[in-house]
Amino acid sequence: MLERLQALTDEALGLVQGAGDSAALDAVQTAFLGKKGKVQAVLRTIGSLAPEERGPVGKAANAAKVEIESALGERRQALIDAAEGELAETEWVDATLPPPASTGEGRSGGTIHPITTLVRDMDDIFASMGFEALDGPWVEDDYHNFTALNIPPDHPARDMQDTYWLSDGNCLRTHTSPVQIRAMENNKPPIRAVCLGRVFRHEDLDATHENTFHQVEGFYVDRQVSVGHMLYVLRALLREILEEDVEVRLRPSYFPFVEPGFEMDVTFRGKWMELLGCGMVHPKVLEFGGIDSSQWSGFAFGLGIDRLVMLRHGVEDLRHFMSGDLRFLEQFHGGAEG
Ligand code: FA5
Repeated sequence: MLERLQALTDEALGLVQGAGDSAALDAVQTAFLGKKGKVQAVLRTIGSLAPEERGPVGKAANAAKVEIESALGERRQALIDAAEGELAETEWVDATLPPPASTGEGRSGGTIHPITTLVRDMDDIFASMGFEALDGPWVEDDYHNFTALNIPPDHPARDMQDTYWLSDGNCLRTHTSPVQIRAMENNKPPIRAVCLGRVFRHEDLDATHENTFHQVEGFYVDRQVSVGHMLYVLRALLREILEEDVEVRLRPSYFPFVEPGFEMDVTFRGKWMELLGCGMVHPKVLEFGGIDSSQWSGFAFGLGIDRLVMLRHGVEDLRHFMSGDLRFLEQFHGGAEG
């Protein structure tokens, strides 16, 4: 029986050494050490042996189990080590290499959106002219977006700026003009302020109309401000942004919050395109802002930033700007960040 056990052990060790994966090792384990395995079968016969043989055979069977178990454990570890070594060989990474973008391969580091670039440029230009940059909420109340701008409820001018209303009575602001009111609430004249930001309208969309677009509001209140001051600031702004004198047209227009009011058009692709509304701040608006209109006057303008970006880069349709289409955005590498 002892020889039988030795033969079993040798057979098991041979199979362990030849096993190429853990499944093969599991098979050896079951065949030799499992409940119905070969070593167990020997142990089951002990009862039929002569009493003096039982001890040595039991011991030898246990020793065989330990030897096979330990060979199985070693072989399992060797297989794991070999697999890891192979991975290290095939999947190594050289962490000292520069990232793909800087070698000119792979993905680029991204570009700055042309609207952001223009907003940043305008921020600098207005700062150099002494205008303070103000911010205002996208969700506005009726008072700031309409009423305090001399557009009372039921005024027909509300129809020109249809927007998205919230159930609490607030709306998405239709223009940056509410910031005029906020500027007056928080500052005493003289005031020189700009607000560059996103606005929203319920619009029929086309190449020059989006439902989400951007405006810059300019607001200047001082003593004896004139239309001449306003035109000077607007011309200086356009010259700086477009780096050339563009052909503009100023025509009388109506906005309830200015008097007189104008619209400025620019030529784009052989046609006139409206770029901004402007005018002298209406005395009622100054009074809404707590400013004595007999002492102070001002000008205000609201310029469509998206349309200015169209002009700057010759973009034929401003709906590209909010589309998130990388093929469009990747053309603006001038403003690349990474
Ligand atoms: C206004 O929004 C006034 N708040 C402007 C203003 C301010 C007038 C201060 C007087 C004094 P208007 O609706 O015309 O006006 O819009 C101003 C500019 O925003 C337009 O000239 C145009 O350049 C741009 N704009 C208007 N609607 C859209 C639109 N749907 N998509 C893209 N740009 C637009």
